[in-house]
Amino acid sequence: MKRIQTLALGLILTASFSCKEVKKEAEEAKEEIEETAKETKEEVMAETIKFTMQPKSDSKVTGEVTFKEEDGKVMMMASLSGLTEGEHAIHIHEKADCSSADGKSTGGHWNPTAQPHGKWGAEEGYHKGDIGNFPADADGNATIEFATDEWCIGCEDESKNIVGKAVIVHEGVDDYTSQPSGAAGKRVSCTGIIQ
Ligand SMILES: [Cu+2]
Ligand SMILES: [Zn+2]
Repeated sequence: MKRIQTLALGLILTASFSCKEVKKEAEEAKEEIEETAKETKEEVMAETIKFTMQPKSDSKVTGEVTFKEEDGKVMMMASLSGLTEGEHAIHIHEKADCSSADGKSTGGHWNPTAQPHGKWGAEEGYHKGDIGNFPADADGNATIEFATDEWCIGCEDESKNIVGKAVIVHEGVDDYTSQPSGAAGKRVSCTGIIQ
């Protein structure tokens, strides 16, 4: 009799223990699903657009540029090849039109706030397209990262909206002082920013 009781108690303990286990697992699974759903939602809210840069002015400069908007900030990531070693300027120009061989169809620097040309963040003023200079290595490759809350992708505020503009890479260096565009020389690569 005593043995049966012990056995019964043992069974009850096992049963309640495994029941708890199942419940715990179910809760963990539920949490996982909720987390995945949250991540998916965040991904949808983060907008990413990607473009291929076309060579201009008889250059071989190509590459990819990605813009991602997240938490009120736009991040630009570019990887380029075919450059000469050293510093080059990169800007946002006012029109998403890379049709001309010299890239001049993109117009001047994107300047929705009517400021002088300058170094990004300068007190004397700067264009919203004045990203600046970046170095290319001995193999002619470069990666550029830039982030700002002064841009948006397709928002209502035209002083921030980069859609409909163009990315231009120059043969030379932006001196940050020459008006209206920093005397950066030929336009060697171009892409429109189209949503
Ligand atoms: Cu430019
Ligand atoms: Zn400028």
